[in-house]
Amino acid sequence: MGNDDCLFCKIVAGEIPATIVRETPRTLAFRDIAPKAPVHILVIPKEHFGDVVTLAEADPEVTAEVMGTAAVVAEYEGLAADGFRLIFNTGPNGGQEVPHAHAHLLGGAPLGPMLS
Ligand code: DGP
Repeated sequence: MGNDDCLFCKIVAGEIPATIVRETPRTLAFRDIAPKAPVHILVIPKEHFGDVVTLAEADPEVTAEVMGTAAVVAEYEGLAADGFRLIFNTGPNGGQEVPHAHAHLLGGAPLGPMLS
């Protein structure tokens, strides 16, 4: 199920350490190593998919589980009341650097408009 060359598959396998905040049978949430907001957590499917489009086409259920895990983590991290941002960078123009589908959950401060 894992991809040998994939950083996030190695985190799933426990081969690279990460600060895990929630784990479900098919998803994992861990803190981003270079946070861009007071709370910055990555939520991934444990199975390897290159990006969110591939994930959504292959497995809509796990896609929904990634969103559900993000929502639960947002609640635990105290983001639910004031809101948060959920981003899937996709492909080179989207700024995706790690080719394993992941949602960025960002919050804890006003983030401002996305495009300005
Ligand atoms: P993206 O640019 O959308 O592919 O985001 C990849 C994110 O992954 C980026 O915000 C930094 C984070 N990241 C990269 N390497 C590691 C790592 O080894 N551990 C953790 N926790 N996060 C990482």
